[in-house]
Amino acid sequence: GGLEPLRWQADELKHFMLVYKFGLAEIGTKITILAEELAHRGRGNPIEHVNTRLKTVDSLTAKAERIGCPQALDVVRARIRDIAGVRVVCSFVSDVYTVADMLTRQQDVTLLQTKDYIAEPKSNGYRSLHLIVEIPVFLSDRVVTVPVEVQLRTVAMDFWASLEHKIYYKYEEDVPAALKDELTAAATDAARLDERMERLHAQIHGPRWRP
Ligand code: 0O2
Repeated sequence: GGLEPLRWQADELKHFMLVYKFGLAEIGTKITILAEELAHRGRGNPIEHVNTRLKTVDSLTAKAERIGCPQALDVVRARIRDIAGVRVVCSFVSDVYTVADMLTRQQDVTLLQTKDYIAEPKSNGYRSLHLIVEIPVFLSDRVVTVPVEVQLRTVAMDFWASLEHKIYYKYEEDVPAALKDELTAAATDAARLDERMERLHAQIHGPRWRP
């Protein structure tokens, strides 16, 4: 087990994780502000709900092992950028891009990476927009920049992803082929529903937000 040192440096590890908690709070607040302000503007709230999660030390250790990342915290910091995660669930696909835009255009937010699994769904049908953003966190004696993974998706994509996740765990990653095919077909159905809802919404209200 090459990763034991991660567990040994308990104090260092605590401080390491704390910084991600702060980064998560910063981005979480930004999303909450956007959600409340957009709701206040009165054309419907594009953000249905927001979840934040911090990777547990166990899942961080497991991931480091899986990707063959050396155990030094400095290397983990540089290589694993989804320790802090925010999931933003939106009503419509267009809202996903609008909210992503509103967040990444903020002065103190730096966009490090975009993975658009909506434009290019994964082969299993998974759809979501993944961003890695960086945010400064002001500590007592210095400023650190913290990466945060932001996943944006529609309600339909979220419904699909949570079921897929449960099935994946239930079968311990060994999902029967027929079930896999069903899931992929369901993802296509969900995407069609998103398209129809978007069209309906645009017919009634016109395009929603103009950045
Ligand atoms: P958790 O518990 O949600 O954090 P990596 O994260 O480095 O292993 P990569 O390519 O850098 O891989 O990350 P990617 O593809 O941007 O996204 C990883 C995260 O997206 C996952 O986190 C899931 O939350 C979500 N995700 C990606 N693909 C799927 C999928 O096929 N089904 C579902 N349900 N979710 C997916 P974790 O770390 O797996 O878990």
